[in-house]
Amino acid sequence: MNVRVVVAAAIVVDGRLLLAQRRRPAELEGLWELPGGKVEAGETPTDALRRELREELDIETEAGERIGVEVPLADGLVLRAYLTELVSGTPRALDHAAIGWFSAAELPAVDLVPNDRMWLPELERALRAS
Ligand code: DCP
Repeated sequence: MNVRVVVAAAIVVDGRLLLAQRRRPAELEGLWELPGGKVEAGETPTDALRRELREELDIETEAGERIGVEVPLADGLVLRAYLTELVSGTPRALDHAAIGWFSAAELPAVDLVPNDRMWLPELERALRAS
């Protein structure tokens, strides 16, 4: 079976991580995630990340190195995180309920979607290194 990839961006600016609050599905509504989405046919993962962040947050970005484990999802999907540079624009929630910026100290108390909790150590490290 063809494994499909879901990409997610860890964008850190001035010591804070950008998170977006999901509207759907019902079981994830209100939880915070690294923004991203599914890689479409003919796209590289980093192309997909650039497109998703443009569509969802109205920002231009450049994906960097991968961080953390690859998380298996249902339906043959796998979820990957990339450290991502904000190149231009100010993020706004075009598809999410809200966006927010969170420090390393704040992150453990954020209601993250369960999959993204897997990346907490790497996210805290990236924040502390910034
Ligand atoms: N997901 C996750 N953590 C993230 C991003 C996504 O756990 N940081 C999960 C939620 C979904 C799956 O990955 O189960 C696909 O994510 P999206 O629904 O956000 O992807 P798309 O926006 O591409 O989906 P669609 O266009 O189908 O709504």
